[in-house]
Amino acid sequence: MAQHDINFSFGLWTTGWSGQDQFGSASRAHRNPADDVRKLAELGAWGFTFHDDDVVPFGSDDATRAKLLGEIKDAAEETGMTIEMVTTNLFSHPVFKDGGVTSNDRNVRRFALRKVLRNVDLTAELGAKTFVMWGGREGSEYDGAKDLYAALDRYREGVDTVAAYIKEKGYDIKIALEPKPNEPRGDIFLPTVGHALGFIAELEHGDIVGLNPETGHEQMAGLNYTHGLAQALWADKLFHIDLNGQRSIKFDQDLVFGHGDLTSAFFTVDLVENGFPALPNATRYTGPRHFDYKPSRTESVEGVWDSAVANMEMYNMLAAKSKAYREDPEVQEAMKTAGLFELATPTLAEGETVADILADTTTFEDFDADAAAQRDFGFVRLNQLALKHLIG
Ligand code: GLT
Ligand code: MN
Ligand code: MN
Repeated sequence: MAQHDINFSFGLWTTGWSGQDQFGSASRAHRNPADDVRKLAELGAWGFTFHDDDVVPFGSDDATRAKLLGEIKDAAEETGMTIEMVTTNLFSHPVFKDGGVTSNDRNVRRFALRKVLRNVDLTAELGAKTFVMWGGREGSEYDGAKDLYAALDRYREGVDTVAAYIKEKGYDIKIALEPKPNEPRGDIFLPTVGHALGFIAELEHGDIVGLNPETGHEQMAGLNYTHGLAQALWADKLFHIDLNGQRSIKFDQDLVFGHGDLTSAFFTVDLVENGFPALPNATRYTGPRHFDYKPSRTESVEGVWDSAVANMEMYNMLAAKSKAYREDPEVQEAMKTAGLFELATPTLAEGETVADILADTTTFEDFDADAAAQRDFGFVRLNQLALKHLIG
């Protein structure tokens, strides 16, 4: 049973990563994923997620598939762990070297679609509610290698076909697209939260398609993860999250949550746990706190489990600190001085028209811009209070 109040979940590809990278072979032996489910449960996790290929090796026959999936289901039942999300591996096998649903090769696209649709059926069978689509191979190294317009058409066709299938079957499943700017492709389509939101708006079945933003992926693009989560929430599209750590713009590090930009992690947890400060009734994230990290290649099996615990510990500590931050009267006062609550007041008064504001000379003709420019927002003081709570 979960030992934490918060619903923590892990991808089986995270703790199961054997440490093979671009430059070196595996540094840890392969373990049975069902055993990892038991261990994660023991450590206090609430649920887990996986790719089809994490549990059933690519190309397995039906009997093997049934046996291996049975072992996972048994482990879930035995431990009370929730299978909250399932996703499809459209990136490991070389058949997907130019992508799955956007490969230039039409036969590969049709195969990719079949692999995804089969996995949607599995998702429904297991009772998972979220279906992540990370298009890691959907992209290119060379701008001349693809008709970029056609690629977006095919991407839309792929996601819409899957979404239409979910609806036709009456499954209670939502699709969550996961943006990433690059790696393994030189450039990946839907590189950021913003690109993905723009893409979803062009879908026919976009109502059941949202996002699974990953901390490190936004940071690889030099972007602010918390801002990304906020905009996804604002669009009612934050369906799932991948928490981890990243230290600046470089290869995808998938560190333990909080082991990258700690201040940013604090504000991520603050948003997820406490919501928007000025708009307590605004949309909140209600899904699992899902970790997508890689136990560093330097660690043995012991380090794998230490790092899994570290993710939950970091999150719990930041949750407690962010709660104390919000409840601190000095912080509330500093927020007020900063104008935080003022931002929630509409700029035009109720019923006020453009004609009214044009006629209101206090807004322009008689407005003293120089006097208004004197205001001290006290943002630095507010941030210092946040850091005192974080470090203190
Ligand atoms: C892969 C990737 C992750 C995605 C996973 C889902 S697979 O490990 O690096 O960010 O979330 O396909
Ligand atoms: Mn991820
Ligand atoms: Mn990553």
